[in-house]
Amino acid sequence: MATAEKSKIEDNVVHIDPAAEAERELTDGFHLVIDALKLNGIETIYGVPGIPITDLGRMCQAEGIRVISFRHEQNAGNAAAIAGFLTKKPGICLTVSAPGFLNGLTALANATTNCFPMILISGSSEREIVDLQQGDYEEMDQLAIAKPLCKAAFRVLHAADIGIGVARAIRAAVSGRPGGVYLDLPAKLFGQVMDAEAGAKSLVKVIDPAPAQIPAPAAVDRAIELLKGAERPLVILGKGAAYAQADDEIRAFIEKSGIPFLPMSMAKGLLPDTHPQSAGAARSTALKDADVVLLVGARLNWLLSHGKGKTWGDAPKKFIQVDIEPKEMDSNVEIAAPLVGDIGSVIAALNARLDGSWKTPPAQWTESIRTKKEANIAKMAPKLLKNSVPMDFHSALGALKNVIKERPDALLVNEGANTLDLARGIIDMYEPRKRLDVGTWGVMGIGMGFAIAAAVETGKKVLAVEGDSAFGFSGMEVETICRYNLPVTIVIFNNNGIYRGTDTDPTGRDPGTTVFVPGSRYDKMMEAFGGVGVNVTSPDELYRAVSAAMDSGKPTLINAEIDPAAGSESGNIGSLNPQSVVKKKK
Ligand code: ADP
Ligand code: TZD
Ligand code: MG
Repeated sequence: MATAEKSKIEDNVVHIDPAAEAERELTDGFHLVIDALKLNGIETIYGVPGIPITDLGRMCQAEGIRVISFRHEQNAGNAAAIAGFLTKKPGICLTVSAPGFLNGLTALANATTNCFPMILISGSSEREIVDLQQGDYEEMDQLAIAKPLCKAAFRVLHAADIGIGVARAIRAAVSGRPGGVYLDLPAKLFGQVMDAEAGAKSLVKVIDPAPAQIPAPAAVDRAIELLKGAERPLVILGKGAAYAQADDEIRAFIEKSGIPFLPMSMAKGLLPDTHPQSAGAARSTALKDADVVLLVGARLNWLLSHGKGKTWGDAPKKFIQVDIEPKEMDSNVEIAAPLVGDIGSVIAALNARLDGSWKTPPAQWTESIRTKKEANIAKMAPKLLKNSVPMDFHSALGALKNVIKERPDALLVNEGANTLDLARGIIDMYEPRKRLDVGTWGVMGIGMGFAIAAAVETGKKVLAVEGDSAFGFSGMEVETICRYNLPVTIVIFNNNGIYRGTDTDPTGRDPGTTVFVPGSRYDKMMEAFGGVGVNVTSPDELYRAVSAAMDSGKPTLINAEIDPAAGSESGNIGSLNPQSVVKKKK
């Protein structure tokens, strides 16, 4: 581009004499954004191209940042969010303005709800036009809309502020309780030209983005006293504990203390589900009977029945809670010993106190959990071994349980209702951060985004176990999986519908509201893009097909035919689904 043209692009930044300019090196908004991201160790961007960020994506790729282009921004956003969970660095999602931004926003809100660090970067229209509502191409006041749905939102108007803008976004995403951040970059910013040296100086490398937060010694004493007085202690590990990557400290604490532990869904594998102290298969007994409960990176939200009610039984309970967010304490019930700090530092402080005076919990308690656990596992075993046609959820999951047992380093992505609830209970996990699922909102649609990022970020094999409805929310990304040739195996639990495939329209006019085309062949979708498609009807066939796909690493979709009558309404949270008891007179 000619020098004179360059100075025309943005005259509020540099006014230099054209002759002198020919001698100088210049940079622009595009390059500054890329340099700022690279300086802060961002290696991958997930997004969908278009005005005004098409060239930004191309240039990122040319500069060595990996750019994964999706078919829909929500899936790119979900990929960025789970990349953040897996790496403790903010996952980046890049979108166009208005509709692209809104598509990405659901994922940003979901990331914030789940405490995953993520930055949604969207191109936008010029302030002058947006603020006067003059109807620009894809015009929208994106910053205002993003604000209530994320942890922080920033806009950069001048090229010289890009360094600070990116730094603020990164620090906001990962420090304290992690979450989603929105970064608004108006189209004009990218073309702004400035002196390259000044530009380089304006960049900021974020030092110690998530500083350790050491718990107060008095808070540690209080917690240790409570644990020492406990007769039936229990540790609950949540996805915050998985995120913290304090795996060795956590394992040492559990094993030295001898306290039984219960993992929340995405904390499974932090210690193996087959660990002798796991109370996973005796969940109800453990929750009902425990007297002191230590929560580590797990909130007392709906997933733990808000810490009260019949799930928690009649035995009086005291809670100790480890969380980086002080406001989380007492959110649902009284927290007798709040431990505010980062999980690594807090668990290290607790470990330092497990000295000679520490006594492991009474054998009566640990034995009662072990007995219950063994009974439940024995009861479940025959259901998992049935080689039935049609398959039900248990027999199909029995096959997948073995697949993961043989490949403990594979990542498992899981969504659906019955497909989710039953897989969570049946498939044992062996390593930290290998199970990725619907999280705090129980949101459908994370499947393909999570699977793609899991493969990209870890380089490991990925198995996505998907309800047929759940898969539909992000199914078009099978093309993305094939395009990037990712080692993702998708298994669709195809029961012809949401929960079950048996609903009918009482008037006889239309299909029932929860059913899909019977006998759909999702495997054909994969073949359309050059991937491998397989249809299976028995657990043995399923086991063989999944094992072969995982070994080959080729993009594969296995359509597993499940009995349409096998599932239950809303899986195991049917009680949350209001149902009318009023019979209307005809
Ligand atoms: P789960 O759904 O598995 O029960 P939640 O998402 O409800 O887990 O809880 C995760 C909690 O972990 C959040 O309250 C969050 O503030 C906390 N958290 C996340 N990272 C850390 C960390 N490094 N140190 C301490 N707490 C953390
Ligand atoms: N939309 C979004 C974004 N999230 C949701 N959770 C829902 C709708 C409601 N919903 C569930 O909670 S589970 C589910 C829906 C639509 C799908 C269940 O059907 P499935 O699983 O085929 O995925 P099963 O195995 O048939 O139960
Ligand atoms: Mg289904």
